[in-house]
Amino acid sequence: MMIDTVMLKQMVGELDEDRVNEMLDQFIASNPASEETKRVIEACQQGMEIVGSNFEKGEYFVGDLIFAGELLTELMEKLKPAWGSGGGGSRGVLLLGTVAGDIHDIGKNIFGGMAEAAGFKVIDIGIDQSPAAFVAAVKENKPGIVGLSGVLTLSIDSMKQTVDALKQAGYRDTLKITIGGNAVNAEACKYVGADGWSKNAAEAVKVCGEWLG
Ligand code: B12
Repeated sequence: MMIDTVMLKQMVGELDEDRVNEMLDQFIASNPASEETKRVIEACQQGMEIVGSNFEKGEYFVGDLIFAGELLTELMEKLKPAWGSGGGGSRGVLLLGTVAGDIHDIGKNIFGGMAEAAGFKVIDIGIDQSPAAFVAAVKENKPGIVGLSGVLTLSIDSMKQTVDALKQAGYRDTLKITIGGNAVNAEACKYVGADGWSKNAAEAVKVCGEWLG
């Protein structure tokens, strides 16, 4: 089914829970292809950008951010069955977490869910994770890829500290590191010392697949 993504983005931005749910229920009922589902997720992500800018302008408050977070989590649960099913973790281990000082996890969960659907074994260590916690988890799980998530500007420094800690522990050459979230870009990737960056979960999963062959 075609879905009006421009309208969806706007309704998410306006936090119109009823309309958004109505649109997504119809979409899911049409048994959509995973490509279409990705476009719908992108529209929801763009809607969250509207929420963020309304918050910056002082038109939305922290309560609205909280509500937006709950709304998007609910929507992603709804969409999850349409992402496709996993390949049993046969494509390798991907360790994922949100870096220290940052508690945002919606984008991380989307990336993790899509990676799982693409056949990775995903180990998610959660939010606000210290460099030491990432090092310990790498030691335990021996991932081929580590994904660092963060949406705050400050998270870029936490990402760098995490990569530095992995280097110091001697793991840097044994794995690929990718960073994602609202705050990342090419410059941040270079500063952090990661191998890749993305603000688009679906694209990032593709790259991870290429890395592990
Ligand atoms: C929802 C939300 C919250 C919720 C989060 C709920 C949750 N469970 O995550 C709550 C209410 C908790 C929250 C709190 C705060 N927030 Co907030 N929040 C948002 C908001 C509106 C949406 C974030 C989101 O979920 N986006 C949608 C997801 C899907 O997008 P995404 O994260 O980018 O993820 C995609 C990709 O980046 C990628 N991806 C994500 N992770 C990874 C990882 C890897 C490895 C890869 C490859 C890819 C990848 O895949 C995803 C899908 O494509 C943003 C606005 C925005 N523009 O992002 C502000 C925003 C991030 N928040 C902001 C702020 C300021 C705060 C608070 C400080 C507010 C306060 N005064 O308390 C606190 C900070 C708490 C903390 N220490 O972390 C600012 C950050 C400003 C800055 N430059 O640092 C923003 C940008 C709003 C704004 N414009 O001012 N927030």
